[in-house]
Amino acid sequence: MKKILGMAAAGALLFALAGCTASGGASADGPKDTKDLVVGFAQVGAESGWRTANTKDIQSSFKEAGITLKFSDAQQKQENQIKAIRSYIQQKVDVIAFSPVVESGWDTVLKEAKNAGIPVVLTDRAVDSKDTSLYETFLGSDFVTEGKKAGEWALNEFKDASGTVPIIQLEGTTGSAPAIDRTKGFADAIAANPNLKIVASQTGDFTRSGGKQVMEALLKAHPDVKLLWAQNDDMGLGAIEAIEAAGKVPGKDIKIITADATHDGMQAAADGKINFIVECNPLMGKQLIEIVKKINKGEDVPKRIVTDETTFTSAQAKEALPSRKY
Ligand code: GZL
Repeated sequence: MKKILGMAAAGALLFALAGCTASGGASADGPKDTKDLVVGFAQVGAESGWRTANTKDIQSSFKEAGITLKFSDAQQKQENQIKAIRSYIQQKVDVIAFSPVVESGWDTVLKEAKNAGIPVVLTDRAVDSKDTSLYETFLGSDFVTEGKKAGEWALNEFKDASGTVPIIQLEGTTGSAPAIDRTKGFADAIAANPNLKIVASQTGDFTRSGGKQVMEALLKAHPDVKLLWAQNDDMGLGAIEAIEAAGKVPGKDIKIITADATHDGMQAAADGKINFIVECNPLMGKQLIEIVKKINKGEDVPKRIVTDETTFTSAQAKEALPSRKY
């Protein structure tokens, strides 16, 4: 591996000395024309309504901007994302962008991209690499804040509870930044009221089927549950099917909080089945293109760009639904 990296570094050095970079960033001849830029995007998969909206927005934004986008779907497998990134390095794209399915295990491939002189942009999810020179920026939500917003709604909703409020938490993909951080933010917020107790917390892998299967089992173990915190709409919608099959009324017998605010989640909230939604904005295409253009011109890009997002009660969801883009 050392030999390959050494050769790659030497190659990149020679290429740079020749007055142009392997690709990406400003070359000695100055920036490329936008129409000549090529970006490689390694997407997580198509596991949720949020992901579908994220993919559609990125693809349509690049089409509109006239910038070539090479796109891959990793089906939620890290090894597939790493393969895709290596393929983009071989193709000498100008910029690589990806949403890391999990936080860990990226340093090697990100060093390969760096040695090849190809800038990397993180979208949606972060990596736990200590070496922040391995990527130009991380464009995405603050998931700890999202979890905190969910916890603060729960604190208010159950502020007058006289006894224990049993909570079930459906976690996102194990090891992913949104699962880790939404779990932290929610736990930190509800710590203010000892009555609020997470009696079960299990991953539903951000999918509807995962949410349904896990909730079916947890409902049997915790029939007295009063609150469900599902870390995305899809798991919440799957859980609603399990709650209704168990003869309970979602949004009434069991209060429900989800994250994302995709169309189906907002519809369930408007129907009173979900009580509170923390928005997680998937529409990153235009911001990603601005970042690519800045990199091409050799301009500085902030290391962290946080996406704008809000929250919705059932009434607010009903009002907002007609004008939603996803
Ligand atoms: C959050 C994103 C998560 C969504 C899920 O930014 O990574 O992944 O909350 C999606 O719906 O699957």
